[in-house]
Amino acid sequence: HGQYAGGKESAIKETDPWEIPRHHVRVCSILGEGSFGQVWKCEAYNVMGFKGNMVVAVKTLKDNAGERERLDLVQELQVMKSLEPHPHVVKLLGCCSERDPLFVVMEYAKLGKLQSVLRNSRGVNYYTNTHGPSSLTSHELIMFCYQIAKGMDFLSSKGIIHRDLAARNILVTEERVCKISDFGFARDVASSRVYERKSEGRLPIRWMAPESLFDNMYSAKSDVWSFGVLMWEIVTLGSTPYPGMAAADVMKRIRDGYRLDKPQHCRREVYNIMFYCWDKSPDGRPDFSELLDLLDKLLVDET
Ligand code: ACK
Repeated sequence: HGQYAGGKESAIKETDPWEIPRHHVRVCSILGEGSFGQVWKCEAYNVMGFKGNMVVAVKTLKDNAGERERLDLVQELQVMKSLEPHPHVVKLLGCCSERDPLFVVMEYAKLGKLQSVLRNSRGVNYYTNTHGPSSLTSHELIMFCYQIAKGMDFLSSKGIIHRDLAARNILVTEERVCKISDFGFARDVASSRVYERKSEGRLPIRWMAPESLFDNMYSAKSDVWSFGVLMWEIVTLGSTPYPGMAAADVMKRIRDGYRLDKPQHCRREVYNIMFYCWDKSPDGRPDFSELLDLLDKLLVDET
C-alpha cells in the first residue's frame, strides 16, 4: 500500500498531536481580516476528542503576507501550544501546519472583539442624539477587568509577555466571558524575564509603557502598563486612548509625565487602580496578582 511506502521511516515519523486533517475543517464565513491575516468561522469535525462538528475560529495568512507575518503566526501557534487551558485565554484546538496554507484552529468567541462589544453597548438617546446609559453595568465592566487580569496573571506566571494587550485583542464569548487572544507578538522570556525588541514593526504606541517606547524593553510590568490603558478603554466603553492627540504627541506627553485623565463617570477607586499601572518605574507598578486583589475588593464592596 502506498500509505506505507516509506516503510520504517514513515512509521517513525512523529505525528504532532495538534495536527488536524484539513478535510475535517469546513469554512463557513469570514469573521474579519487585517492587512496580512484573516479569521474564518469554520466547522471542525472530531477535534480535541469532541465527537461530531464544533464551531471554531481559524486564523490564516493572506497571499500578500511575507515571511515576517508568517513567522508571527507560527510564533503565535508555538506560544498557544505551550499553554495549558485557562478560562481567560483563547484555547488552541489544533492546527493544519504540515503544508500551506497554515490553519490555526481555536475556540470560537461569539461576541467577537471586546472593543466592539464595548462600543456596541453604548446607548444612544434618539431624541437628543447623545449617549444614553450603556447596556453593560459598571459591575460587568469591572468583571471584564478582573477576568483579563486573571488571564494575564496566568500568562505572566508562565513567563509569557503579551506585548499587545488592548481591547481589540480580547475576545468575548456568548456568556460574556473575556479571553486574551492574539499572541502574534508574544514572547516566552522564561530566562531573562525582560525582552529586548530587535526590529521595528507597527507599534501600539498608545498602549506602550515608556521603557518599551524609548528603550525597547518589554516585561510583565510593561504588560501591566498596557492593562491600565485597557481598563481605561473598558471604562470609556471603547474610546481610543489620548483622544484627539497624534501618536508623536502621546509619546512626548508620556515622557513628560502626563497620563490619561480620569474619565467623566469613572469612580476614583477605579481610576486609582489604572493610575498605579502607569508608574514611570516598572518596579513601582503592581503585578497582576496585586491587581486581582484590588479589583476583587472593588467587586466585593459593590455588593
Ligand atoms: O469583532 P470581531 O468579529 O472579532 O472581528 C475580529 C475578526 O475576527 C478579526 O480578528 C474575530 N475573531 C478573531 N478570533 C476569533 C475567535 N476566536 N472567535 C470569534 N471571532 C474571532 C474578531
